[in-house]
Amino acid sequence: MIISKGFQPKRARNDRLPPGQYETRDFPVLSLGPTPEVDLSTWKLEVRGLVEKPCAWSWQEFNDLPQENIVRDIHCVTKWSKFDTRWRGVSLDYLMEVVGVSPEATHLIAHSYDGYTTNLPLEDVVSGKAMVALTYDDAPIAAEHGGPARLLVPHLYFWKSAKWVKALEFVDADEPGFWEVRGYHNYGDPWKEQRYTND
Ligand SMILES: Nc1nc2c(c(=O)[nH]1)N[C@H]1C(S)=C(S)[C@@H](COP(=O)(O)O)O[C@H]1N2
Ligand SMILES: [Mo]
Repeated sequence: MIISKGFQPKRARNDRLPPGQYETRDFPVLSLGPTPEVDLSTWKLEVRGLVEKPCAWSWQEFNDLPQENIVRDIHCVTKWSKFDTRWRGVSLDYLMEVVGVSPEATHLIAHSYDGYTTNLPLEDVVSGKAMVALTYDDAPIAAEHGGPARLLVPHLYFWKSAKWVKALEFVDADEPGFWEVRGYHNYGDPWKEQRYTND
Protein backbone atom coordinates (compact mmCIF):
# COMPACT_ATOMS: atom_id res chain seq x y z
CA MET A 1 0.00 0.00 0.00
CA ILE A 2 1.31 3.42 -0.93
CA ILE A 3 0.93 6.02 1.75
CA SER A 4 1.30 9.54 0.52
CA LYS A 5 3.52 11.68 2.64
CA GLY A 6 0.91 14.37 2.20
CA PHE A 7 -1.32 12.67 4.76
CA GLN A 8 1.18 12.95 7.59
CA PRO A 9 0.72 16.59 8.50
CA LYS A 10 -3.06 16.18 8.40
CA ARG A 11 -2.95 13.35 10.91
CA ALA A 12 -0.66 15.38 13.15
CA ARG A 13 -3.12 18.25 13.01
CA ASN A 14 -6.01 16.02 14.05
CA ASP A 15 -4.05 14.94 17.12
CA ARG A 16 -4.00 18.59 18.12
CA LEU A 17 -7.75 18.99 17.82
CA PRO A 18 -9.63 18.49 21.12
CA PRO A 19 -12.89 16.49 20.93
CA GLY A 20 -15.78 18.27 19.21
CA GLN A 21 -13.57 21.01 17.73
CA TYR A 22 -12.82 21.90 14.10
CA GLU A 23 -9.85 23.84 12.76
CA THR A 24 -10.29 27.34 11.40
CA ARG A 25 -7.79 29.63 9.72
CA ASP A 26 -9.95 32.67 10.53
CA PHE A 27 -9.87 34.48 13.83
CA PRO A 28 -13.52 34.84 14.90
CA VAL A 29 -14.46 37.62 17.33
CA LEU A 30 -16.60 36.80 20.37
CA SER A 31 -17.45 39.57 22.82
CA LEU A 32 -20.40 40.00 25.14
CA GLY A 33 -20.82 43.63 24.11
CA PRO A 34 -19.23 46.39 22.08
CA THR A 35 -15.46 46.76 22.03
CA PRO A 36 -14.58 49.16 24.87
CA GLU A 37 -12.52 52.23 24.01
CA VAL A 38 -9.29 51.95 25.93
CA ASP A 39 -7.08 55.01 25.75
CA LEU A 40 -3.37 54.21 26.00
CA SER A 41 -2.72 57.48 27.86
CA THR A 42 -4.96 56.36 30.75
CA TRP A 43 -4.56 52.57 30.38
CA LYS A 44 -3.17 50.79 33.38
CA LEU A 45 -2.83 47.26 34.61
CA GLU A 46 -3.28 46.64 38.31
CA VAL A 47 -2.15 43.54 40.14
CA ARG A 48 -3.76 43.40 43.54
CA GLY A 49 -5.50 41.31 46.19
CA LEU A 50 -3.48 38.86 48.25
CA VAL A 51 -0.06 40.23 47.33
CA GLU A 52 2.75 41.80 49.34
CA LYS A 53 3.18 44.72 47.00
CA PRO A 54 0.18 45.75 44.86
CA CYS A 55 1.38 47.27 41.58
CA ALA A 56 -0.06 49.33 38.74
CA TRP A 57 1.72 49.92 35.44
CA SER A 58 1.06 52.53 32.77
CA TRP A 59 1.13 51.43 29.13
CA GLN A 60 4.73 52.60 28.74
CA GLU A 61 5.85 51.01 32.00
CA PHE A 62 4.15 47.73 31.18
CA ASN A 63 5.74 47.57 27.74
CA ASP A 64 9.14 47.99 29.35
CA LEU A 65 8.71 44.78 31.39
CA PRO A 66 10.46 41.63 30.18
CA GLN A 67 8.43 39.92 27.45
CA GLU A 68 8.24 36.46 25.98
CA ASN A 69 7.06 35.00 22.68
CA ILE A 70 4.77 32.01 22.60
CA VAL A 71 3.12 29.98 19.85
CA ARG A 72 0.02 28.07 20.98
CA ASP A 73 -3.15 26.43 19.71
CA ILE A 74 -6.34 28.10 20.98
CA HIS A 75 -9.75 26.50 21.44
CA CYS A 76 -13.09 28.29 21.62
CA VAL A 77 -16.13 26.75 23.29
CA THR A 78 -18.08 27.57 20.10
CA LYS A 79 -15.99 24.73 18.60
CA TRP A 80 -13.34 26.44 16.51
CA SER A 81 -9.67 25.85 17.19
CA LYS A 82 -6.83 27.82 15.69
CA PHE A 83 -3.35 26.36 15.51
CA ASP A 84 -0.01 28.08 16.07
CA THR A 85 -1.21 31.50 17.20
CA ARG A 86 1.76 33.77 17.95
CA TRP A 87 1.73 36.11 20.92
CA ARG A 88 4.16 38.29 22.82
CA GLY A 89 3.64 39.56 26.34
CA VAL A 90 4.53 39.53 30.00
CA SER A 91 4.29 36.17 31.73
CA LEU A 92 2.15 35.75 34.83
CA ASP A 93 5.17 34.11 36.47
CA TYR A 94 7.01 37.42 36.19
CA LEU A 95 4.08 39.54 37.44
CA MET A 96 3.46 37.20 40.37
CA GLU A 97 7.09 37.40 41.39
CA VAL A 98 7.11 41.21 41.25
CA VAL A 99 4.03 41.61 43.47
CA GLY A 100 4.84 38.68 45.77
CA VAL A 101 1.67 36.61 45.75
CA SER A 102 0.71 35.53 49.27
CA PRO A 103 0.73 31.82 50.14
CA GLU A 104 -3.02 31.95 50.95
CA ALA A 105 -3.91 32.91 47.37
CA THR A 106 -5.58 30.05 45.48
CA HIS A 107 -7.23 31.77 42.49
CA LEU A 108 -6.80 34.63 40.08
CA ILE A 109 -9.71 36.79 38.99
CA ALA A 110 -9.14 38.77 35.79
CA HIS A 111 -11.11 42.03 35.46
CA SER A 112 -11.60 43.75 32.11
CA TYR A 113 -12.46 47.22 30.81
CA ASP A 114 -15.86 45.96 29.56
CA GLY A 115 -16.84 44.66 33.01
CA TYR A 116 -16.02 41.04 32.10
CA THR A 117 -14.43 38.79 34.70
CA THR A 118 -13.09 35.26 34.67
CA ASN A 119 -11.62 32.98 37.35
CA LEU A 120 -8.58 30.72 37.20
CA PRO A 121 -6.88 28.40 39.68
CA LEU A 122 -3.35 29.65 40.41
CA GLU A 123 -1.74 26.47 39.11
CA ASP A 124 -3.19 27.28 35.66
CA VAL A 125 -1.41 30.60 35.36
CA VAL A 126 2.10 29.62 36.53
CA SER A 127 5.02 27.81 34.84
CA GLY A 128 4.63 29.57 31.50
CA LYS A 129 0.93 28.74 31.14
CA ALA A 130 -0.37 32.34 31.01
CA MET A 131 0.63 35.83 29.94
CA VAL A 132 -0.71 39.33 29.53
CA ALA A 133 -0.33 39.52 25.77
CA LEU A 134 0.55 42.78 24.01
CA THR A 135 1.04 41.60 20.43
CA TYR A 136 -0.53 39.00 18.15
CA ASP A 137 1.39 37.94 15.03
CA ASP A 138 4.02 40.64 15.74
CA ALA A 139 1.48 43.47 15.64
CA PRO A 140 -0.48 45.24 18.39
CA ILE A 141 -3.53 43.14 19.32
CA ALA A 142 -6.55 44.37 17.34
CA ALA A 143 -9.11 46.12 19.56
CA GLU A 144 -11.81 43.51 18.84
CA HIS A 145 -9.40 40.77 19.95
CA GLY A 146 -8.71 42.43 23.28
CA GLY A 147 -6.09 45.08 22.54
CA PRO A 148 -4.27 46.90 24.00
CA ALA A 149 -3.71 43.91 26.31
CA ARG A 150 -5.44 40.60 26.96
CA LEU A 151 -4.92 37.70 29.25
CA LEU A 152 -3.88 34.57 27.39
CA VAL A 153 -4.40 31.13 28.95
CA PRO A 154 -4.32 28.96 25.85
CA HIS A 155 -4.66 25.51 27.46
CA LEU A 156 -8.21 26.36 28.62
CA TYR A 157 -11.21 27.34 26.48
CA PHE A 158 -10.70 30.82 25.11
CA TRP A 159 -13.33 32.53 27.29
CA LYS A 160 -10.72 32.26 30.10
CA SER A 161 -8.46 34.58 28.08
CA ALA A 162 -9.93 37.90 29.20
CA LYS A 163 -9.73 40.64 26.58
CA TRP A 164 -9.07 44.31 27.54
CA VAL A 165 -7.64 43.21 30.87
CA LYS A 166 -7.31 45.95 33.50
CA ALA A 167 -6.70 44.12 36.76
CA LEU A 168 -5.48 40.79 38.05
CA GLU A 169 -6.76 40.04 41.53
CA PHE A 170 -5.40 37.26 43.73
CA VAL A 171 -7.97 35.73 46.10
CA ASP A 172 -8.22 32.82 48.54
CA ALA A 173 -11.58 31.44 47.33
CA ASP A 174 -12.91 30.59 43.90
CA GLU A 175 -15.21 33.26 42.44
CA PRO A 176 -16.90 32.20 39.20
CA GLY A 177 -16.71 34.96 36.58
CA PHE A 178 -19.06 36.39 33.95
CA TRP A 179 -19.59 33.24 31.85
CA GLU A 180 -18.96 30.81 34.68
CA VAL A 181 -22.11 32.05 36.50
CA ARG A 182 -24.05 31.92 33.22
CA GLY A 183 -23.67 28.24 32.45
CA TYR A 184 -20.12 27.82 31.23
CA HIS A 185 -17.92 25.27 32.98
CA ASN A 186 -16.00 26.60 35.97
CA TYR A 187 -12.66 25.21 34.72
CA GLY A 188 -12.97 24.76 30.93
CA ASP A 189 -10.51 22.06 29.83
CA PRO A 190 -10.98 21.61 26.05
CA TRP A 191 -9.47 18.08 26.14
CA LYS A 192 -12.20 17.02 28.61
CA GLU A 193 -14.87 18.99 26.74
CA GLN A 194 -15.72 20.99 29.85
CA ARG A 195 -17.98 23.39 27.99
CA TYR A 196 -20.98 23.82 30.28
CA THR A 197 -21.57 23.71 34.03
CA ASN A 198 -22.14 19.96 34.45
CA ASP A 199 -19.81 18.63 31.71
N1 LIG B 1 -13.21 41.27 28.37
C1 LIG B 1 -13.72 40.25 27.67
N2 LIG B 1 -12.96 39.19 27.45
C2 LIG B 1 -13.44 38.14 26.75
C3 LIG B 1 -14.76 38.15 26.26
C4 LIG B 1 -15.55 39.31 26.51
O1 LIG B 1 -16.72 39.41 26.11
N3 LIG B 1 -14.99 40.34 27.22
N4 LIG B 1 -15.24 37.07 25.58
C5 LIG B 1 -14.58 35.78 25.86
C6 LIG B 1 -14.99 34.75 24.96
S1 LIG B 1 -16.48 34.03 25.29
C7 LIG B 1 -14.15 34.27 24.00
S2 LIG B 1 -14.56 32.90 23.10
C8 LIG B 1 -12.89 34.95 23.66
C9 LIG B 1 -12.91 35.39 22.23
O2 LIG B 1 -11.72 36.05 21.88
P1 LIG B 1 -11.58 36.63 20.40
O3 LIG B 1 -12.72 37.56 20.18
O4 LIG B 1 -10.24 37.27 20.34
O5 LIG B 1 -11.68 35.43 19.48
O6 LIG B 1 -12.65 36.08 24.48
C10 LIG B 1 -13.06 35.93 25.82
N5 LIG B 1 -12.62 37.09 26.55
MO1 LIG C 1 -16.76 32.20 23.95
